[in-house]
Amino acid sequence: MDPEFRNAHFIISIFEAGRLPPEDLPEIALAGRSNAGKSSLLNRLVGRKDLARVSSRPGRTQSLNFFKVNSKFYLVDLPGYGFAKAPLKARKRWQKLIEHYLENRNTLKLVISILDIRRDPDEQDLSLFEYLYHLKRPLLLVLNKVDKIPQPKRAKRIKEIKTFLPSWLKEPVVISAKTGEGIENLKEHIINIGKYWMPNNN
Ligand SMILES: Nc1nc2c(ncn2[C@@H]2O[C@H](COP(=O)(O)OP(=O)(O)OP(=O)(O)O)[C@@H](O)[C@H]2O)c(=O)[nH]1
Ligand SMILES: [Mg+2]
Repeated sequence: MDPEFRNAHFIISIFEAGRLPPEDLPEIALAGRSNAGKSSLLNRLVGRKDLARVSSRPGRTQSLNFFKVNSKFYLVDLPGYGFAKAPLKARKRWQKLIEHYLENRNTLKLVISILDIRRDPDEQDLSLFEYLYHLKRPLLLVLNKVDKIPQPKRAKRIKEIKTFLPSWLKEPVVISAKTGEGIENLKEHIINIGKYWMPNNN
């Protein structure tokens, strides 16, 4: 496995903005609709099956979960949005927490936004992109679950999704957290972006 992503462990789950851990290393957050595969991607990136909790029931991740990787950076698993069944009060609480984090976190260097490749990006996905753009947060878009699209149909599907996306967004990275397809490519992208701020303590 890529040495940059070895040795990951869970640090803390955060339910309240006031309890965020110290800003001591760069952070990469995983954002996206509930069930898009944020936690699955995190596990796949660090080569651990069940470090972050995965569930077929949307709304699994309800807190900001910090994982330290290689003593170099944190991966932060965020609660998913668009989960209509969650109680309104809970949704508002997560939203406030996520907004606080995205707006104020000095050590947040990159947001990886994950879409399920089978779904058209919707209003909530697009408003997340706009929001991050206004916050000047670097954004990397990932299309997950490509294993669900037969090979001959993939290029067309990717093209379709791109028609929804704002022109300033860079080319999405296509992956499957399930099969591992595209993950090495994604890691290269992350390492490449990270060379500007990743500590050099190998
Ligand atoms: N086929 C397929 N299924 C996937 C893939 N990635 C995730 N899944 C499945 O999608 C479901 C949701 O995955 P999670 O990783 O829990 O999704 P999440 O975005 O963390 O969801 P929340 O925590 O609810 O926001 C699970 O049943 C996963 O097994 C993939 O690449 N391919
Ligand atoms: Mg999750």
